[in-house]
Amino acid sequence: MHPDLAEYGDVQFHGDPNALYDRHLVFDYAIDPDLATNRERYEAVARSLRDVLALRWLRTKKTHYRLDPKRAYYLSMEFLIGRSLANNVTNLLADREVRRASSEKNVDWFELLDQEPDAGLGNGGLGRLAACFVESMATLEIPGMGYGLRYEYGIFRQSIRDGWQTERPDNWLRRPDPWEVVRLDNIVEVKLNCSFHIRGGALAPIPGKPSILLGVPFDRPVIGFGAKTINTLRLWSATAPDSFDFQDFSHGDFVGAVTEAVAAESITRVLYPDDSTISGQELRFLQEYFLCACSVRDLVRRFRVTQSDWKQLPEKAAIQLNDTHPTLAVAELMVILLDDAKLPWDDAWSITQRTFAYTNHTLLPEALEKWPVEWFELMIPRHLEIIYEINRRFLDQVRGRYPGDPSRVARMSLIEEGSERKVRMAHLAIVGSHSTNGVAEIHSKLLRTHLLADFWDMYPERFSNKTNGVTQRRWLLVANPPLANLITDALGDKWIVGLDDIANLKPLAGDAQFRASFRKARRDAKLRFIDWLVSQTGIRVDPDTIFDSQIKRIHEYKRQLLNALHIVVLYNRLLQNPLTDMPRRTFFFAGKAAPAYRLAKLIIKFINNLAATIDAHPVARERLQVVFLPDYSVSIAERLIPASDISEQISTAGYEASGTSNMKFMMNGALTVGTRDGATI
Ligand code: 26W
Repeated sequence: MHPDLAEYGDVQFHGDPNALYDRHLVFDYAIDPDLATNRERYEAVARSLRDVLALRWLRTKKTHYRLDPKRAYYLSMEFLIGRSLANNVTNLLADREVRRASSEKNVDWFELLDQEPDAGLGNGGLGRLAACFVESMATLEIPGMGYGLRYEYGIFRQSIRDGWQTERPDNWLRRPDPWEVVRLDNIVEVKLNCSFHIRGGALAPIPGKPSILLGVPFDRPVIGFGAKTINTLRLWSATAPDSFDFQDFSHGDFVGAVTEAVAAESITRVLYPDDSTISGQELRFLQEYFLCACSVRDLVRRFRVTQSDWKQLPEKAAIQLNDTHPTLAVAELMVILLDDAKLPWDDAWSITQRTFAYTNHTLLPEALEKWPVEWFELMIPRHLEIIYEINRRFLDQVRGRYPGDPSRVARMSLIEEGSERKVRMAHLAIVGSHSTNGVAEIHSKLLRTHLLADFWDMYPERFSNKTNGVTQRRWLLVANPPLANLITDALGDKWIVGLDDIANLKPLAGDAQFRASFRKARRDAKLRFIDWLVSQTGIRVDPDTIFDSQIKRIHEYKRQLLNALHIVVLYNRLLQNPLTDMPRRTFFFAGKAAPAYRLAKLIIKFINNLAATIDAHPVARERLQVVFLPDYSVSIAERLIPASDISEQISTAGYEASGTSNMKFMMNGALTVGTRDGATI
């Protein structure tokens, strides 16, 4: 037995998960198993699996500690995880065991799966990419760790009332989350130069009164396929030090006594639902700094356990910034290297640049964050000093490189001068790192030639493209078993870890038997979706129609409106000539509009009106149907993608940085209708 196993034993160490399940079911809530609800059964299954995986999770940690490898740290304000149970069972290779156990206990496995709320800790593509990446790092056995925020409320829940989007809070933690483990031994202190209290229902700063926030880490297992490596997703929750103003309390001001704690906990209360621009929101700025301070201090602590030479940091840690949102990490590391480690500037700066890398996810100028200088002065003045010094040295280089070009200096400066001076976070990310990547060829090209042309001209070696990818475990193996089994029967299971292997299906494209099986697998996926749809919404759709899907955030550049107007053209043709020979189609739309995005909400209303108009027309409804699926989520995507025949990827060319639903539809056998944009190309 491998020496590590001896210490922790293997999963068998814990006997069969069945006994674990029975124990958890009875003892976690002290209930009679015969009276257990499906939710309690779900928690018992999840906790049993967590017990089983705990040993491997520990063993991975132990191995990484012993080998002290370079670790990849993925910092992201968003991790759109979705549900974990089905994915964890599959990656633990426990499908058969779990199926058998649930049938022995005559528990409906799919009903159990539905008990888990989606962890909706993201807006869309950027957050879902982060979730796919950390699972893929674990599958590829890369020592990696995700750092994010444990929002008490994730992306809002969407209902459709009279065709209009309405929002309500996503209280996903109402019931305890069985996957997370709180790490009270790894709490981080975050110092701010101001305090906060609640004024008029909002968080208001008290300038000049320094305060301390506590970052409490909650760890989630990230299981690689086959569970050889189990990495960790560490999500930070904010709280106040044990502050409880007893004087206030004893004088009867009970609310006043706890406002500090309530204020601190507000920091990780809710995910910002804007998926492109962020209007000046102080709380968002504070969330970003909180994520950076907790994460950088945590990984530096881990580094110092085994390393005394600071120069080794870039050899032991690679920190990837998921968009500009975690860019303050650059300043945070500099503060640590200058003020705690007392390194000379040049050493600190070199270490910082070699440690950070930055991914850009959007060409929309309004999504390039700029934060008011006065917020730095209020909360983190030392970071602002350092940013000014970074800028001074950087602009000296720019002047040296491009003499007599003051407008270029103004364009490239980290500080946007104007009535309200702001810090350009993308500039800090590029200057403070050694690598900037776009997320698809065309996007990376437009970054170099347009949005960031000045920087590319100065630092060409820093720019690259890393086209996005998605995990085929969740998006094909778990979401579409019939098709996954067909591929495995044809090729073996190499594709599950190395997706390139599905290229070997090409010769089978002409094989009548394979094609029949392929069509059968797709039909199965359609019928499964239809059953789910009618049980969830009462909406009936016809499997003998073409399922034409466009599922993504509602945005003008994604052109859901263009898609809807095409349907209007089809409708009008039918009215003019009811005998038109038109293939029968069902159009699916799904997606949330940012609550402040009026036009996007109007588009949702238009689509729902269109659906109703078609439904009401005896001729039209025979050939066309439009369905707007409410409350789009990872779980809804997992159901609709395998059932879809057409994937609509029709963004205005040059706007969709990459797209990732395009890849998910394609690997599930849908035909793509699209513009030459993003990764669709
Ligand atoms: C709060 C401000 C904010 C929030 C999110 C600004 C910008 C963003 C992201 C850019 C939005 C996003 O999700 N972008 C998408 O990222 C995906 C992963 O790289 C790409 O596939 C999509 O093309 C891109 O729109």
